[in-house]
Amino acid sequence: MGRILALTGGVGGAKLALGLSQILAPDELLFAVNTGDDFEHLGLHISPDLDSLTYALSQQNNTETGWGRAGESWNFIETLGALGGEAWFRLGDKDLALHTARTQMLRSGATLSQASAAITQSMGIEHTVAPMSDSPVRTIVHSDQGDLAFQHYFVREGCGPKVSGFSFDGIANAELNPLIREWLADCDGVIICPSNPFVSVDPMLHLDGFGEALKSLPVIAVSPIVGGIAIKGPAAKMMHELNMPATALAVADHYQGLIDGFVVDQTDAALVEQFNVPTISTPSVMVTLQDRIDLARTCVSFLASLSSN
Ligand code: FO1
Repeated sequence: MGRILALTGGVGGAKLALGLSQILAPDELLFAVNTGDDFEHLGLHISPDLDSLTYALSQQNNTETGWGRAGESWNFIETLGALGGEAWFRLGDKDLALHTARTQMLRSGATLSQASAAITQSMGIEHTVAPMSDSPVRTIVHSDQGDLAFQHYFVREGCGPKVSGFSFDGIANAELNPLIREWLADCDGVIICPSNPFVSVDPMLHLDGFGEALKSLPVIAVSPIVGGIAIKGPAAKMMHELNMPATALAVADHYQGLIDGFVVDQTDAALVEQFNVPTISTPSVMVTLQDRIDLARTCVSFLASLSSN
């Protein structure tokens, strides 16, 4: 159906992204990736969502941990811990090499997009993995334990603190990645992957007119909430804490005014008539590569059907 923009955050979104990459060519599909989770740690620039997508697209994601790189060893982080260093953020030895390469490129003057392009190409990925911005944006979690940098909330505190809201440091001065802006000028539709609406997708929607620009295009979103629980991560817990029902309906409400269609899991098929936008139900819990490809095909044909209306 022409050229598609896929918005994705971490591990959940990356599963559908892999499916899309298997059915659409690099000139038909661009990935816009959240960088609000990025942080400086141990002197390195870590971009967890870029990494999750990079490892997923190269099929080198670690299925044991659910994040990071396959076939990992942990010598560095265990030795660092034994030395009394900060070991709460588990950097595997191979993963560490990627962060070191990226950090070196950034220090030599490359943009985050250029570093991402060099890394993905060297790993055999043909599609463009575009960070949402080359400027720093940092998600801050407002919680009953104060304001926390995202990875401190997510990994160090294990998503334990009760959240009351989010803000995105640096967003007012950050520019949308020019690669994404150029793609938008010739784009036929947008798929929001099943990523966390508050901390993975919202940083992108709040960035430099990006959310507004998407409104002129056909947009569908895939629910990350299935049968009232989040397939991955703290989305459902956050929804409870923000006093909203943890349902696919509430996710669609969150995207109201932006989306033209919504995709829910077959578990939520009974809800389909209750949405304000055309909604389909389909198997969306992706275990195998074929599951990812099947959901990708369903999303692309649903998007095409909305575009032709
Ligand atoms: N997630 C964890 O739950 N624990 C970790 O120690 C951890 C390390 C890590 C290292 C590199 C990387 O790219 C990601 C890592 N993640 C870890 C995952 C990541 O922080 C989150 O899944 C995302 O930020 C949420 O999208």
